[in-house]
Amino acid sequence: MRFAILNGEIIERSEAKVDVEDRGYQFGDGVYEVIRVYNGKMFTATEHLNRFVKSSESIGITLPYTQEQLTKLLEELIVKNNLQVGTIYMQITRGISPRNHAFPTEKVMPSLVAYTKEVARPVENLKTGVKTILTEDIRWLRCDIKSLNLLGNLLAKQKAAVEGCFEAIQHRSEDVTEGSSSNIFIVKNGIVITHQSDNLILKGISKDVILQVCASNNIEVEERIFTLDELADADEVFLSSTTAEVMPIIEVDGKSVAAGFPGPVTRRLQELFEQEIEKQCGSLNDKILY
Ligand code: PSZ
Repeated sequence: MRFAILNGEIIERSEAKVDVEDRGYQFGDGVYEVIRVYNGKMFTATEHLNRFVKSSESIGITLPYTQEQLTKLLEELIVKNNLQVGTIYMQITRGISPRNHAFPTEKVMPSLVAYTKEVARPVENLKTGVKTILTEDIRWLRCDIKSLNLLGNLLAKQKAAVEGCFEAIQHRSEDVTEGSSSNIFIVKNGIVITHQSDNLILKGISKDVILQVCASNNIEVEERIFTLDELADADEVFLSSTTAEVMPIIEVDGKSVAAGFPGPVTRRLQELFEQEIEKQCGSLNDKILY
C-alpha cells in the first residue's frame, strides 16, 4: 500500500521513517491497535479507538488527536490505499528523546504511525479449525495494556510456528490465560467459558463481540479462570482476534479437541460474528460454508 499516516498527515509510505531515538524503537515505549476492514469499512472502529486511548493513557501518553480526527484520518487512508479487505496497523510512542529509561522531562510530541495491509479472511482455517500448543505465560502483569512490548508473545508464537501450529495457548501454572495474539474460549455442556478481562489478558474487541452475541442469543457464558484440565476436557475450543475472528481449535499439544472438528457452538458463533460484520460493513462474499 502506498500511503501511511505519520503524525497526523498522510504521506507516501516509503517516507514514513522513525528516528533511532524514538522511544518506541528503543524501548517499545508505546501502544498499538489493529483494526479490521471489510468492504472498505472499519469493523468495531469505536471500540478499537477507545482501547487505543485507554492503553495510551495507562502509560501516560496523551493522544494529540481527538478520536474523531483519528477516525477521519483512518477513513481517508483506507480510501487513498484503496483498501477493501485488510487491516489498519496504528501505533503511538512517547516520541523522540535522548535515550533514558525515565520519561522525558521536557514536552515531547508522541509519534503516531498508521498504515494498511491487504488481509483476506482466513476462510480455510475458519472452516477446518487450527492446531495449537501450550506454553507457560511468561509475560508481565499488565497484559491488559496493548503495549508494543511483545517479546513474551513473540516467543510463545514462535514456539507454535516451529511446531507448525497456528497459536500458542498460554497458562500461568494451571490457569489458562490467552493466546499469544488471541483470546481463548472453551465450551462445556453448552456453556461458553473464557478468562475474565483483568490485568492478565487483553480485553479483546472480538471477545466482546462474541460475549454480546452470546447474550442476545441466549448462549450461556461464564467469564472466569479455567484450568488446563478443563481445556483438555472441553467439548469445543476456539480463539478470537481481529483477523482470526471466531477460529475453531481442533488440536492442543498433539491431542484432538473432542471429535477433532469444529463444534456446533463454535459454528453458531462464527455465523453470528459474520452477521455482526455484515451489519457494520455490508455483505461478505466469502462466508464460511461447511
Ligand atoms: O493480525 C493478527 O494476527 C492479529 S490482529 C489482533 C491480534 C492478532 N490479536 C490481538 C490480541 C492479542 O494480541 C492478545 C495478546 N490477546 C487477545 C487479542 C485479541 O484482541 P482483539 O480481538 O481485539 O483483536
